[in-house]
Amino acid sequence: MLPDLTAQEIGDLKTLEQFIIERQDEHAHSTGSFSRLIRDLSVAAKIVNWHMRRAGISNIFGATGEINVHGEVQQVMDLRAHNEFVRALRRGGECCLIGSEEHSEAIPINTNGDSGGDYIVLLDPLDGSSNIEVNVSVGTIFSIYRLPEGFGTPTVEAALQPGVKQVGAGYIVYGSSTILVYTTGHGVNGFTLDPAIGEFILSHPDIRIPRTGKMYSINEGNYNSFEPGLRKYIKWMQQVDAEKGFPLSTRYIGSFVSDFHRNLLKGGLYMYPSTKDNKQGKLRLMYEANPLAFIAEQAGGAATDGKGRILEIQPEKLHQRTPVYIGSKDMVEKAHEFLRGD
Ligand code: AHM
Ligand code: MG
Repeated sequence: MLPDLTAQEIGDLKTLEQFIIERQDEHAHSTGSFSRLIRDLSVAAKIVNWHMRRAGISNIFGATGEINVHGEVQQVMDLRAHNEFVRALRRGGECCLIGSEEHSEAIPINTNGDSGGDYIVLLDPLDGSSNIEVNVSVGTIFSIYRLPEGFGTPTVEAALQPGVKQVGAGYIVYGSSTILVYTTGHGVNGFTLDPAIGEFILSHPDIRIPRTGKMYSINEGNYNSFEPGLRKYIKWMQQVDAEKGFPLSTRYIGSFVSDFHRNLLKGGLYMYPSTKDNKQGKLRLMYEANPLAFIAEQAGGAATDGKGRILEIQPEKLHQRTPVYIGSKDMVEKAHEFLRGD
């Protein structure tokens, strides 16, 4: 059943597809191919959303019994989401190479015998997937690059580009509603899936992240293995001073994309720093950090590895990890002050 909408609301409804077509001219020499790529990703997102909504009914909770390339337990839904995105991109024909957190090698796409489309897509098919069984929000994160000149047959080297070279990035959160947020370097827009009509509708135009926020997100269980500057920063955020708005609140879902989404809308800072045992932290540069860094910056926020801009890191391998400090600009800057020991 379609919901009752006022004439005003009907006039204002804009689908993702309409929005993409309107914005197509922002891209120089646009042929429509990038728009089709975003459409392919949104189709996969709808299918994964459908799987997610039925996850407790169809027996697809739990682990596959496999350990993925990162040494983590692979969930059935991780694999299913990976397969749906690969299938949609293969069918769409605009993508020539896929890198996925759930697959050890880059996946070349050959369309009708030629080398496929112009774009490279890197993705985390289901971020935060250990949360699925307990009905906590999870999401998909994607990052888009152009195939650089000189790569006839796309190889993994073609994908090893710094985040500043992204031509698009986005995520989908399968939460209390399903939302797709993306950027092409001209601001950030969010589209909520209307389950009645099966369309993503523009619901969050031109998202701007507040300069500062009241929430920080970090796995504080690792506190004793954080570097001293970070431990001091956490204690600073916990100071008791109601007049100045302290202490801040901790919000940590254990699903990066969901924590990021909340902080993007409300203001806040997400951190996954290096620890004593994991100098590079946990999050993956190409699948998680770069795309969300692109979105954070486009929304007026910041993203660093505790030293410099995430987007400027030259990747050496596809599954590379990096420490991450991402969110409201003033909070990232404050973290840096403490990390430097100012
Ligand atoms: P995943 O991509 O395998 O789900 O792992 C990444 C997740 C992030 O979504 C989340 O913020 C983090 O791992 C949680 O890790 P931890 O349990 O160490 O706090
Ligand atoms: Mg992830």
